[in-house]
Amino acid sequence: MKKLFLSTAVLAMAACTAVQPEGDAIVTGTNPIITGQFTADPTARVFEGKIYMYPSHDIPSVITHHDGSAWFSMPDYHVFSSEDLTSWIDHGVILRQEDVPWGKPDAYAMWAPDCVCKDGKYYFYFPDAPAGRPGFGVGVAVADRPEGPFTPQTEPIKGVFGIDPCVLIDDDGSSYIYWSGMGLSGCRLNDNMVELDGRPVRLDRSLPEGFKEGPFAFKRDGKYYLTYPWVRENTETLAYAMSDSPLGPFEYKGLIMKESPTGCWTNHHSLVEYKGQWYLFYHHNDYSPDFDKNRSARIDKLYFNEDGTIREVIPTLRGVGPVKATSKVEIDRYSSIDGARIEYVDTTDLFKGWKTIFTNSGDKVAFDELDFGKKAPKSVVLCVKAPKGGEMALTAGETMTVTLPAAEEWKEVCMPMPFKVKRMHNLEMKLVEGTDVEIDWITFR
Ligand code: FUB
Repeated sequence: MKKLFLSTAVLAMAACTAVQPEGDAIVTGTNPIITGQFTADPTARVFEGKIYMYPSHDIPSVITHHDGSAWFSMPDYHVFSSEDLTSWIDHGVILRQEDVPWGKPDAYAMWAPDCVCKDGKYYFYFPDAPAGRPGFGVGVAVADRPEGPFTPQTEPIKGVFGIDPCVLIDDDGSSYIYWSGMGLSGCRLNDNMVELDGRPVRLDRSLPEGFKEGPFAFKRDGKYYLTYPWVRENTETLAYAMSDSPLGPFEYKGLIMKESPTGCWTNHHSLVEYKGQWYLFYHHNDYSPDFDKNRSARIDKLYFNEDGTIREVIPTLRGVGPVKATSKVEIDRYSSIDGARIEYVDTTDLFKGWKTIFTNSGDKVAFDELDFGKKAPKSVVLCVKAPKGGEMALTAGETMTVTLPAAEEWKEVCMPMPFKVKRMHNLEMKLVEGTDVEIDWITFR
């Protein structure tokens, strides 16, 4: 083990900044994937070789439910794109409630959307509260590019009363829309993509009771999958059913994801194959532990069995994106943890993220798949607060021990690397001496 005593720069630092301006890349690679704003109900689609994510946009509640409680407040939609699932571009607002000709402009009811591409046009399907009548309608906005500008149709789709539209385009070009509202319905879409072609069919009748909302349908290897939030006990799980036909009957197959352990009542998801790997996009209230109507999108890998059934996805904090050792590595998004605990860095601004607290010697975390690239970094920098000082072992290929100076405030501690490390490694950080050492992030330069 190489031992290195700190001799180089120790800088006092302000709390880290996580909020990103529109148009700039938001770089995480971990869960949740977008910081600085809430992103619920993430629908992921592959357009032009990139992942586009169309989430709904929660804001702190400005409206109340009929029982007087704070309620979903969702005024508009953003779209995000990524090539590597780590770095996300926020293309900004693509549709506002005030811009929907048939919508109530102050309903804050722009719930879960979807977007598909047909014959070079992008069709964005969204729920909204219609002006002058109760309930929800589903509208369509059309664009020439996945990021818009989108122009909403003057009327909602006739015959669709409900929320959470999802559209499946079959191999022969025929399209089907699915939505939730008094059960789960599906219907063929007209070739113009904005009208129903026929009568809606109730699809939940062949499923066990407990369907709630948020259907997402797709086709794989000739089989049709209908996936949906399903309440079996307390909160929404994600479940799925399969069929040989786009409009069923669907046969229930099992769970994709269990209830959230922290009690976020909703979950809402999409499944997408990108560069040969399937992913589950879903949401959780990571940045809003006390109000589960402010949610954040997450991604985890998803696998199919030989017979086409889906393996359960266990939610992770590490997520799926490649993380460069030269970025600020948030080890609180760990792959495994033993003894250490995670807390928010700043309880007055939760978008600043989390820190890892090593209370006792022996506490450790591992962060898998850290890419050190082709050129070995010369130094390591830790953002650390260690009121009583401490000693920490860092392992990435080899192990080194670093001594942390006693300091009551956050410090950026920089020291030279005692060995060369290149390419992909799992990083382990273990407190070997001391107590109450807090780490915000670590990076290699
Ligand atoms: O985001 C509002 C609603 O919560 C969605 O439409 C549902 O699917 C649930 O996630």
